[in-house]
Amino acid sequence: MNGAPGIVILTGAGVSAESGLSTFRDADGLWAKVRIEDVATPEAYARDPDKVLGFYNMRRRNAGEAAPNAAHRALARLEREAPGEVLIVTQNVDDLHDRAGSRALIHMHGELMSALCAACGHRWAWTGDMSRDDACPRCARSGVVRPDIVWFGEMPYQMDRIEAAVEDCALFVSIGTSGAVYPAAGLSMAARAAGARTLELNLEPSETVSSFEEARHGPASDLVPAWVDEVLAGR
Ligand code: BJW
Repeated sequence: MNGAPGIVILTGAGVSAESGLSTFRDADGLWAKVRIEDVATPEAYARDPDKVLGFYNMRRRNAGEAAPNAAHRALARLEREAPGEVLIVTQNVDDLHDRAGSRALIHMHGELMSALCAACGHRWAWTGDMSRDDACPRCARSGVVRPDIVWFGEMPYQMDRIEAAVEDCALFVSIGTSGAVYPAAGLSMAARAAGARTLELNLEPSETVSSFEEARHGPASDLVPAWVDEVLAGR
């Protein structure tokens, strides 16, 4: 981060759960309904693009109908009102942090509302359903337009910037993530090793709870606004 060492916040699907969007690994989560190997790998897209496009078309429609909740709003308020820098690194592909007003935001696993050309690497805003007939506006090829999503085996976005911010921050907070997916799950350990305080806010203890100095468990819409009030009150 460029200014005073600040707060880095990693968010996951749990922060959007109370907006009505499914998590992945809870009992009623997405991975209980579809297999990762069928929808969230480059190989799945090569094998059955219509199935993968259908999965993300459904997710994009659901995200478009959802609204930011109290946790998203509190994090946007923190960025506006905190004296130091606040950076949100989200694993979520929905746009609820953006719509709540967060601006210092990295979508490390991509975005539903963005398209990626598998041929030339161009990325551009996308809102409706996606089909195999769509063409890239830069290279004009069709059959190469895919959801701008980081699938298993692919490199998450902006890792250099994320790792630099984690090294430099005074406080690292993880919200609504199971700690099952790397490299995101390794960031709390890296922050702690670099001397940051670390805090987990999650419905239940995550897989990486032992890497946090402090953990609070409950719904994000309760925990996050209460924590933001504490930070802004200087407690
Ligand atoms: C609530 C709540 C409420 C519920 N309030 N809380 C070791 C090191 C490095 C890599 C690997 C490794 N071992 C294996 C790997 C490879 C792999 C990986 O991690 N596999 C694991 C299964 C082990 N990782 C990759 O392939 C990644 N790329 C990569 O590693 O590149 C090489 C590289 C190496 C080193 C450095 C840099 C790069 C890419 C991972 C891509 C993940 N993609 C997905 C799907 C696409 C997006 C989409 O379709 O939406 O991203 S998987 C899925 O999991 C999605 C999520 O972003 C991600 C994390 O899930 P999340 O957000 O934590 O959700 P859940 O459901 O797991 O948890 C929700 C939590 O919320 C729960 O705890 C609930 O209790 C809680 N909750 N309601 C508060 N109301």
